[in-house]
Amino acid sequence: AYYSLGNPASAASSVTVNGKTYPTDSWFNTPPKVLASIGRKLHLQNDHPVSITRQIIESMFPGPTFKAYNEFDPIVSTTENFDALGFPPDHPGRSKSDTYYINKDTLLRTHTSAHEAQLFRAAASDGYLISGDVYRRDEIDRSHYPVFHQLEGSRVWDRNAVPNGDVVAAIYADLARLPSHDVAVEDPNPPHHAERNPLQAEQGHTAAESEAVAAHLKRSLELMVVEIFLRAKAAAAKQDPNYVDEPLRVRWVEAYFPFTSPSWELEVYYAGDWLEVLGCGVTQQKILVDAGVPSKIGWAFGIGLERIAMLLFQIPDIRLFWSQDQRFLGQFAGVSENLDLLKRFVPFSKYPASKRDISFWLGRSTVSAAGGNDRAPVSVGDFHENDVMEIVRDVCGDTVEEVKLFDAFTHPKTGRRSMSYRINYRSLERTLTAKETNEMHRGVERALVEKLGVEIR
Ligand code: FA5
Ligand code: MG
Repeated sequence: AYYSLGNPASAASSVTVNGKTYPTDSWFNTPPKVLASIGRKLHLQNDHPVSITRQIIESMFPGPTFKAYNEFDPIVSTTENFDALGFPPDHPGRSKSDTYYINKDTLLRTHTSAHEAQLFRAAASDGYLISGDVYRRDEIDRSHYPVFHQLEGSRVWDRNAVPNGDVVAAIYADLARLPSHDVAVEDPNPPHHAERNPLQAEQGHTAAESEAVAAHLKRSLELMVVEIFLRAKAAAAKQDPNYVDEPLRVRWVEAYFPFTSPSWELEVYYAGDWLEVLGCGVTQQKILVDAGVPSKIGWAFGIGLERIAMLLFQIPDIRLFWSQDQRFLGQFAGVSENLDLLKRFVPFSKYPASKRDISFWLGRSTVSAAGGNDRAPVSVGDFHENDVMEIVRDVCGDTVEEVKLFDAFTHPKTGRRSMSYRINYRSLERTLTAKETNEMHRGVERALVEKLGVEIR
């Protein structure tokens, strides 16, 4: 049972985005506010911190080895986003609660990896970078937003085109050409692990090959983070002569992606917590085989540009990237042209937050008067937290800083499930009145009842 969230266009049978018209079907679940952000292209906007971050990372992966692509269309096929990358048919990432669909076969890319296969096939260079806007139905807090930007990178070596056919030696020779760094990186796990993080033995990877690829991958990405950190530190020292830097803390953790193995995520210690900044790994050989380049082996990564920009500029809230306020944008003037002008973000003011709680029972089948259609009732099993997030965004836009589940229990007699969320209202641009906040909160309550069929407690 799916229900579109307050989107009148869902009744129509097509939607037009950037001048292109797509047929819609029962999979269509993209709200107008999300459709409206297609085309903002913050990653290409001069002097925007997302774009500046892209420039710095691109400079770490220079041509001619790496070729950069920044203009791929964010609307892609389900095949490109999932199937070509080996996502199993029942992978949760494919569900309508996680992904914005236009129709069953067309979606807003959830990651820049959607373009991997086409670039491997094109084989225009030994490496590539792709940056772009990506879309996910996701939680609401200061480091998650339904639209964000990724920068994807990949590097391959052709076993048939390296000296003496020795790809391991060729990779280590390239690694030796990379600079070193003196940051202590925590990396407690073995290079591969039979159950948790397997070597692609059946696909013909030797342990030595996989380890060489991983070593080159990890050094490349560590150098990227070190570069960001040095630039952030230089900016801080310029702005504040008494600045004392905290040492950079970085760690590798094991991860899983259908399109790499072994896989890792890189985390950076920031504002008292570990922040995940990227995912990466040794590219699944099947993707290279399917792309017609079976003799190649290599790595791939995908970085969250906002996450890196938050570290670089000390930007405290991901919503700020969408601000058109000159108090925000004005702080980065001239930086795209001259990176040495880079400064830390100086918060113009932090407006007060108001917290409101909301508690409801799941599982009451309600067809609301306002909804007035034959929408199927929402059962407990259908409840997905991302739907709550979407409703909050729909009603409140960017005035909500965080939505957090703080209590959940099942009633011992009725068996019904209760959920309690705390919503933190805070505008980035002004102080909200109590009246406004209460009205928004009542709007959220009403929408939860209408669209999810819950009963407010
Ligand atoms: C991916 O998207 C993989 N495609 C990355 C990859 C590429 C792995 C190539 C292997 C090879 P993940 O879902 O972890 O992985 O997202 C990558 C990064 O995007 C995260 O580390 C984080 O920095 C950022 N990110 C994820 N979700 C959000 C969000 N809602 N808001 C902002 N940034 C996000
Ligand atoms: Mg991740």
